[in-house]
Amino acid sequence: MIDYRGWRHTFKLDPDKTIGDAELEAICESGTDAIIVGGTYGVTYDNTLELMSRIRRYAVPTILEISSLEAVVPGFDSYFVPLVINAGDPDMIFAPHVSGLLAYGSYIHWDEIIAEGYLIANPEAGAAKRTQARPIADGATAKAYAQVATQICRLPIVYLEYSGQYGDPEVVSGCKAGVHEAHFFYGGGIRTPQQAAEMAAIADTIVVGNLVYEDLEAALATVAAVKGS
Ligand code: 1GP
Repeated sequence: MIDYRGWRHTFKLDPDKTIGDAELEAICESGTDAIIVGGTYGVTYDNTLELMSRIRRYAVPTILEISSLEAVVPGFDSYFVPLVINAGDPDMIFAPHVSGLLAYGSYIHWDEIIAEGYLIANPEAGAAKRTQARPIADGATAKAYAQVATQICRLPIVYLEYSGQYGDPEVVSGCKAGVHEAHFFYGGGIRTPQQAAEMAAIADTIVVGNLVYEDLEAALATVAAVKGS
């Protein structure tokens, strides 16, 4: 089982987006702790396999965050399986997982599977729309959702997803208060080293996504902000 508990910084790369070889090398050799491969729309077997193969030229741990049954590609170090705790559409909570087990159950190496209690806090995010995520309006609500993930469901990871929007520190801190012994990932809207450091002071691991495609130098600067140079 991959040991994510020491991770402070990760990049999330989207198979549906384009990244050049030099840029990918800079990301993989940046000193980040891991690369998470994932996205909400347009993720296919072929574009996931292609991105994994290119990342595999480097030593950095590589995780697939599964969002589409068609795009489950063997060869990653581990697989993060999101359970959207605040999904408003109950069919988004377990139905895809049951379909996946029916299709691929006999191929699964269970020691590579890690469940994430996923809390989607940006209502404009694609994943929020896809799952009809219920709002997380304040820190107390975030704490309660995190406790459902950790104290009731006993999930090892809580992932607070603000994809595309920088998080409300009160909500992020509330979530942290409910995380207990689980590992806390924060992702969303990190665009500066200061924001990376602010969220890394609350969360165990931060995730930097869109910035890779918008401003590579700024994305690389978030690594040192969190891990030191
Ligand atoms: C997305 O949490 C990640 O799943 C990162 O968010 O793309 O906004 O950095 P951004």
